[in-house]
Amino acid sequence: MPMEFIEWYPRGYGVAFKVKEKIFEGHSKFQKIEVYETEGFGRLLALDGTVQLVTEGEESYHESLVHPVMLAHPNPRRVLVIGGGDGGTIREVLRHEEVEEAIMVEIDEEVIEVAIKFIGIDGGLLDKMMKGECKRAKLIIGDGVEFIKENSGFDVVIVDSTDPVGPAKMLFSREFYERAYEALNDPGIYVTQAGSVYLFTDELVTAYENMSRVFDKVYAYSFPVIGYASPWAFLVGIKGDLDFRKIDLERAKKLNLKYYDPENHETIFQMPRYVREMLKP
Ligand code: AG3
Repeated sequence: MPMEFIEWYPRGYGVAFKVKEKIFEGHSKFQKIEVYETEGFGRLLALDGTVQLVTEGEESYHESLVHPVMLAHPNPRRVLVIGGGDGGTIREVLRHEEVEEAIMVEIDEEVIEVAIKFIGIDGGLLDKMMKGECKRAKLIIGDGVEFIKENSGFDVVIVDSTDPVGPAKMLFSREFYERAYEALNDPGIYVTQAGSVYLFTDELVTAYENMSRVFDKVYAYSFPVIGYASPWAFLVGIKGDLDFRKIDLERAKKLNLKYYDPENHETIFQMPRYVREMLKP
C-alpha cells in the first residue's frame, strides 16, 4: 500500500502526494516538522501539516516570490528575508549581484537544521550562514516581528512565512506593515506570500486592506505553485516612487529562470475576476 501525504485546506479541499517513506518527524518549540520522500516530486517539507515545498518544483514558489520585486527595484543592495528557513528564498536573493547584504531572520532553528540535513535546496548556504561564514548573507535566529522594530535601511523586505492563519498571523497585521514601511529605504519594496487565492480569499483581502492603509501603493499577484492549492497569492507594498509593473529585463536575462517569466511579467497580475473586485484599497 503506498502511503500518502494529504494537506487539507478549508472546505475539504486537499492536496495529496504519494510518498515512499517518512524521512523525519519532530516537534520544535514552534511547530511539527515532517519530511517525506515523495514518488514524483523529490522530498516534501511540511510544517504543522502544511506543505512548505517539494524539492522538485520548489522554484515555482521561490522564483515567483523573490524575482519580481528584486527586478522592480532599481538597485536592491540591502535585503531582509523574514522566515524562509529552508533556504530557498535567500538562495534566490543572492543570485542578484547588486545585493551587498542579505539578512535572514528565522524563528525556528530546527527548521534550518532539518533543511540542511534532509532538504538540501540551499546548496550549502544555510550551513555557511549558521557558521557565520557567508560574506553576503547573515542569519539571525529570532522573531521577525521584533527584529523589524529595531532595524531599518532595507531596499527590499521579503516575507516567506507560513499561512496568514495561525502563528504567522502577526506578519499580516497593520502594525507589522507599519514597522516594515519604516524599515524600508525610499524607494523600497515589500513582498509577502499571501496564501491560496481560492481557499484563503478572505485572509488575502484583509491583508491587502491592511497593506493599503500603510504603503504608498499595493499590488496583488498570483502564480501557480507546485505543491500548493494554486493559484498562490502574493502581495507587494511600495514605499516611495516605484512601479511594480515595470521590471529590469536586462538584469532578468542573467537569471535563467524556469517558472517566473520576466518577459511576460504582466501575466502575474491575472486574478480571478471576483477576487480582483474584492481587492479594493
Ligand atoms: N512558505 C509559504 C508556505 C505556505 C504554504 N501553505 C500551505 N501549504 N498551506 C514556504 C516556505 C518555502 N520557503
